[in-house]
Amino acid sequence: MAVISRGFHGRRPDSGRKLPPGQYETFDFPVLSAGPTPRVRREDWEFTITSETGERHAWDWARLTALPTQTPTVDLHCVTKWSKFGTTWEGVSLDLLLADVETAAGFALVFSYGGYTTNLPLEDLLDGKAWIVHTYDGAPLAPEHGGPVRLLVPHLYLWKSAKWVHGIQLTEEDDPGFWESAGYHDYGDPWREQRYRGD
Ligand SMILES: Nc1nc2c(c(=O)[nH]1)N[C@H]1C(S)=C(S)[C@@H](COP(=O)(O)O)O[C@H]1N2
Ligand SMILES: [Mo]
Repeated sequence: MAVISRGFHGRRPDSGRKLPPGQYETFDFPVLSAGPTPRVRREDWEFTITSETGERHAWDWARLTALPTQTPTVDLHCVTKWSKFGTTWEGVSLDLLLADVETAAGFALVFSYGGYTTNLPLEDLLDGKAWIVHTYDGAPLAPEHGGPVRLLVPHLYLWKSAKWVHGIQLTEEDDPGFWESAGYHDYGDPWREQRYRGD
């Protein structure tokens, strides 16, 4: 009996990964920005986490890069329907950055240089699910992809991965960010195809 291999039809033979519903695979790295690219020098960059009581934790470039890093390899899923498999990053886990932050908040509002914001439940930043990253594919993260530092939350649609990240405000109530206010889904799970409000 002949066993006929039908091949992989548009999938990289070695990827073996699944696409979320409605997505297609891309091999380049599209740039999607709602405005101009802010140019933030590393020596001017600062990141703060502010708790719901106003307690402020801040990192500059030296303090951030002194921390132990992780090198996650993850798949990216953009709401405009492209997915990119197997991207490799280096950065600091949000578990580590949040470890000394005393909070009972349920939500996080992430804000960027340039004014972009996005919201998500605090638990989606914990347990090895999110990083702030400064290195992509072994090189310093390019400004158009969010350099010097961006958030990476790959289990949600990529609009949650704020580029040029500047800080996180922890909140008791869920305040919508930029795209969430414009009709995107509040949570944005690509596997449940939560693209727009009401999905
Ligand atoms: N600060 C900021 N972060 C952002 C955006 C933006 O416009 N500004 N766009 C989001 C959207 S919609 C997507 S799909 C990804 C795109 O990331 P990329 O340009 O590195 O592909 O960044 C997200 N993070
Ligand atoms: Mo996007």
